[in-house]
Amino acid sequence: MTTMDALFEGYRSRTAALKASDNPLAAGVAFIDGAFTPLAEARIPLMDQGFLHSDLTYDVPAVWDGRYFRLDDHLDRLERSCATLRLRPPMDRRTLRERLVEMVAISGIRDAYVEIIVTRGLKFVRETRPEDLVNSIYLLAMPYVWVMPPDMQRTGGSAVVTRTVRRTPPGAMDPTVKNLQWGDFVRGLLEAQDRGAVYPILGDGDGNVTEGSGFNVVLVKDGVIHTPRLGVLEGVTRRTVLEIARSKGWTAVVDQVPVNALYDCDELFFSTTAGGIMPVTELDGAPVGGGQVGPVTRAIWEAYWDLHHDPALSFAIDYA
Ligand code: PDG
Repeated sequence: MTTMDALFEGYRSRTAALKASDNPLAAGVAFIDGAFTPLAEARIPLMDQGFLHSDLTYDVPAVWDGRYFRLDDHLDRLERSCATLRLRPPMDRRTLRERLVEMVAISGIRDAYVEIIVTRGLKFVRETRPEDLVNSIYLLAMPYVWVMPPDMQRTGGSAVVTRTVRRTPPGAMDPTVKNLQWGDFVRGLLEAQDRGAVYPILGDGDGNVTEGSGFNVVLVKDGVIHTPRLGVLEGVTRRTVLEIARSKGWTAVVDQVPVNALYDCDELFFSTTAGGIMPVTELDGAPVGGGQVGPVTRAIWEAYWDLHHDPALSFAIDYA
């Protein structure tokens, strides 16, 4: 069983080894225009429509202890996102998968945050039909990103339900397409800071919970797990949470979640590839449940990290 102590200790020792490495890619690597470069030197063309109009999609898989986790689920989602936006990555899936493995292998990074970005390319869709455009792809890998730092996971983070901003509605921006139109989340992050907390939870403007700045929201009430169905990215981590819950015989419901339910739950946590299962023990300045990381959250946290060594969901990178 993976305890917090064991997980963070292993991570700390691998990170220390990485810091001591003289590999120029150990701090991060990018793949642009057919070549690998140190991440700090990577540049995109100013005319890229991903930059000028946020006309892009992306996905983020992670590598943990030298193993890619659920890579094919992330590539499946990326393909669906590209199809919805009428993007065609200029690289077939097999090549992309090979590059992703090679990129992490040459960096030597054992715990990595990996990003695949597909943009419209150098031409605006006003002048050209999407079928006639050549899209661009960018890859990067860097040391693992913690949306919630390990030490905070021990006691739980603080969140607010935002009052100054709602989640962009699905009719404006389809949230199931992973996107970088983060205006609503950035406003939420600023409001959370102003209110003495760290994490914003955004509503849909109609009294329902959606998601937060880079994570899904999950609550536990009377042993039942609830997470919003609409207005959210269908997170790969959330899917793992649902699978864990059902494998334990717990009921997990994916449906509308009223904001009020957040104030009346036993446990609350966030889920993301960039940090895993993130307990939340303070909401709008008041304790959530008993104000401690709860037993269901803890069990899911442990099962989540255990699965990172399961060959059905992960595979080892050859760093040789
Ligand atoms: N919802 C949103 C809006 C997200 O951006 C993410 C992931 C999720 C849900 C969770 O999805 P999954 O479990 O498939 O990872 N976002 C993180 C944010 C990283 C950050 O720096 O804040 C990501 O893109 O890795």
